[in-house]
Amino acid sequence: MSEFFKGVGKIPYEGTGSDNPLAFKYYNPDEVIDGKTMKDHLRFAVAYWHTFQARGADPFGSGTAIRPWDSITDPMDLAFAKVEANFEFCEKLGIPFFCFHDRDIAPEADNLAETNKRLDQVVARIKDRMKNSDVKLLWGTTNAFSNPRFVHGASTSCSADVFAYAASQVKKAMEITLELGGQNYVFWGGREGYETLLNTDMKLELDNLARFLKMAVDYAKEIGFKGQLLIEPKPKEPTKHQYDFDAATVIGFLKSYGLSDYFKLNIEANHATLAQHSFQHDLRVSRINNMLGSIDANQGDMLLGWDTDQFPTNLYDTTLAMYEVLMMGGFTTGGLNFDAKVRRASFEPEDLFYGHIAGMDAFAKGLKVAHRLIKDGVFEKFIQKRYESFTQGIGADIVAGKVGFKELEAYTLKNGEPKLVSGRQEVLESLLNLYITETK
Ligand code: XUL
Ligand code: CO
Repeated sequence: MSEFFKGVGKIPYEGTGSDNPLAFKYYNPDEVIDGKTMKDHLRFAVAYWHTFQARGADPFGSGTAIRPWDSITDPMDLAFAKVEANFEFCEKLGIPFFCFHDRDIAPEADNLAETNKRLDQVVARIKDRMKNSDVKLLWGTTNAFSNPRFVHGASTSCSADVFAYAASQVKKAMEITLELGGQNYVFWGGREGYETLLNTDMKLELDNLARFLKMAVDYAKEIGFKGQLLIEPKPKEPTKHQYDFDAATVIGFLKSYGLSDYFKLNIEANHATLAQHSFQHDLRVSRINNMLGSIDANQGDMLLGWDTDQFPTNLYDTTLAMYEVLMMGGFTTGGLNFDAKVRRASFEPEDLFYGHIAGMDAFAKGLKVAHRLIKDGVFEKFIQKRYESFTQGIGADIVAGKVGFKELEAYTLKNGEPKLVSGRQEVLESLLNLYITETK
């Protein structure tokens, strides 16, 4: 077995005093927080597509990446090499999971049968490698957006043949996810949307999307896949409008088609911000609906309007994300998948390590701060007090459904002008700063 990332060993935890870029400053996997190790809280995953497939191309220039497998030319040899590279990478970083699209792990052949054979070969190799590794599959998914056949969408294509093709692809991807012990299966509707309503039967497309998801639920049951099915919202890109716009839209869609018991959400930071929400907003919407399943951990750029998929380093975001995760009682099957790529100018192999270390440290710090914020009840006590009026008197009657407009009018005529108190936003923001900087 050849070593791909020569010169990089197992990444140690050295604490905040360290200036070794190949060491963790906050991520101490065995450190126990609230009865659980950091490793079990955070459940990090490497995204195969960004780490082993992406080359740093952008619309203005080709790839810049230098990778240890660059000299391998045969597509299947390359696929096998990347299996080895994946395990080596995860093991060196101590990352317990990885995630893939079917087309990341094996290249497409001339027809579906041959493509599936290739997949089987690579899956056998992954399975073999898993025997002497602790690294597991967090989730599998299908790439039904890159191939030109999906130009009009996959399950929302105007072509029934494309719908059938996508179904065949998801069928196989679910089978291999099951075979590899994947804990979730993700649906990200890459081209499930439209460019113009002038050529779109929106009702049929949405009905078909629901039909497709129903078939997926049935097939998961049929093959005994017990993992969580997840939908990953995104408002746009590559299409102008994607049907899985944001958490609220997806939840409404699932409920209106009777599918909400079978799916949870995989919330991606940069997708939430593209939808003009904060990352925390979409996590909160998912959490209060008991549908927060997993997270694609990354961040966008405030000045760029597209999905930049940067490694997450913003401590406010990681803290508030972990706040939502802890408030829901932690991950079950989900985790923090680094759907993140190093910048085009960060083209050396070590940059892959630096990117992941930066993200892992930012989330480890976020976890610690979020835990303290919750333990001290910083926001929760404030929120409880802010809504106190609904726990007594007329408020309690509203909550209990005991009163209607007539009773409320009678109450108001007697009560007069409501007395209000400040929302104290600046005080709370300042407290958040004090907790992040550990001055409190
Ligand atoms: C694209 C994206 C995908 C999904 C999986 O924006 O996030 O990589 O996570 O298909
Ligand atoms: Co994603």
